[in-house]
Amino acid sequence: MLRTSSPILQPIREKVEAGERLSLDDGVLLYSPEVPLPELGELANLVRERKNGNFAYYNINTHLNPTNVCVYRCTFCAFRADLRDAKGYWMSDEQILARGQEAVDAGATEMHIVGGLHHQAKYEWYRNVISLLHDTYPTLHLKAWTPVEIDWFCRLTGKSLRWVLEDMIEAGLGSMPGGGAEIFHPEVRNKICEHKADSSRWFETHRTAHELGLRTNCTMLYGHIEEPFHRIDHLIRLREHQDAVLQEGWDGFQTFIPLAFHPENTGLAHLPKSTGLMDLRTMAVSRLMLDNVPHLKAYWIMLGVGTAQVALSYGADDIDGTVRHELIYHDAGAETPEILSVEEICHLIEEAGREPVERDTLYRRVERQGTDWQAGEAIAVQA
Ligand code: V47
Repeated sequence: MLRTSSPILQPIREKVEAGERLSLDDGVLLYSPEVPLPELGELANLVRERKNGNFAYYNINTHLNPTNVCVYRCTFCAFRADLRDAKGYWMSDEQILARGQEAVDAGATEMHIVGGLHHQAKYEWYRNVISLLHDTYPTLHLKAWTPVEIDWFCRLTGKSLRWVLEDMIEAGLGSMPGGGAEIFHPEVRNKICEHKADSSRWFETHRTAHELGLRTNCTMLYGHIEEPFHRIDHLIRLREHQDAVLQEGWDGFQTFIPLAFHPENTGLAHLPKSTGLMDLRTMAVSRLMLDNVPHLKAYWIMLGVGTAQVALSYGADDIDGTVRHELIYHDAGAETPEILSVEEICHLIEEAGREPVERDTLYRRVERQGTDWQAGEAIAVQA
C-alpha cells in the first residue's frame, strides 16, 4: 500500500497494486500534468522493486561505430555523414582490432556495435567486423546491429532475415541492441525516418532473432514531434510482441531503454530538449506499461548522470555501463562525460540507495578476481 493518494491516479493505483495490466487510456492519462510525478514515481518504483528488488545493474562496456557514413537521412540523427562529408569515416580492420584490445584491457564484457549503412560497404565487410572481433576476443560479448542494419544486409545479399541473422550468429553475434525503434506509429515514423525499416520489419527482425535464441533490447525515441498517444501506442506494441514471444517459450526482450531526443546538429535542432521531469515521467510510465519486460535502463549518457541516478527510483533498475567511444549522443550535444569508472558508477548507485551489481549482457552476475572475470548464474527476475 502506498502512502500518497491522488484521486486521478486511484483507479490506476488499484490496478498496479493488484498486478493488473494498464490500458492505452491509462497510459495517456499518466502523461497528464495533473498526475503528480512523485506519486507516479512511487507506483513505478513498486513495480521496479517487485521485479528487481534493490539491485541496480551495470556493466563494463564500450561502443564501436565502424562507420558513420549512411545512405539514410533520419532527421533526428546528428551522427550520420554523407559519402563525401569531411566528418565521414570508415574503420580499417586494424582500427577495429585496436578497439577490441582496448576493451579487453579495460575489463569490458560487452561491445555495443551499430553504425551507418555505408554506400560502398558490402555485406562481407559488416560480417567481418563481427567475426574479426569474435575470433580475436572471444570473451567480448558482441551486442550488434539493429533491425535497420539487418534489413539493409538482407537488401545487400538478397537473403532472408533468418539467413542473415543465422550467418551473423555464426560469425559471433551475441545479442541485439534496442535501436532503430524510434516511434512505431506511421504518423510520426514517416516524418522522422521515412525510408528505413518500418515498424513491421523492426518487429519481424526481433521475432526472428528471438526465435533463433538471441536476447534483444528495445527502445523508444521520445521528446521530438510525437504526442503522448504515440508513446503509449509504441509501448503497447512492444508489450504485445513480448506477450507473443514469451508465449512461444522464447526469451524475447530483456531491457527497454527510453531515449530522450537530443536536438543539437540534427534536422530537428529547433525543438527544445526534453526536461528532467519529462525524462522521469517517461521512465515511470514505461515501467508501468511494459509489465512483461524484465529490465528498464536509465542510460546515463543520454539522461545525464544526475537524472539517471534519480531514475533508479522511478522504475529503472539498470544504468548501462562504463561506456567509452559513444558518438550518437555526443554528436547531438550530450554534455555527459565520455566514460565513467566502475567506482563512479557504484558510488552513483549506492548514493541512490541501491545495491550495485555488475552484470554481463545477459544479466548474469559477473564475478571478478583481479582482471579475470567469470559470468555466474543468471540473476532471477520476474518477467
Ligand atoms: O536508434 C539517434 C537514438 C538510438 C539521436 O540496447 C538519438 O542497450 C536522441 O539504441 N537524440 C541508438 N536519440 C542508441 C540505442 C541504445 C543506446 C543505449 C543502449 C542500448 C541498448 C541501445 O539512438 C537510435 C535512435 O533512436 N538516437 N540520434 C538523437 N539526436
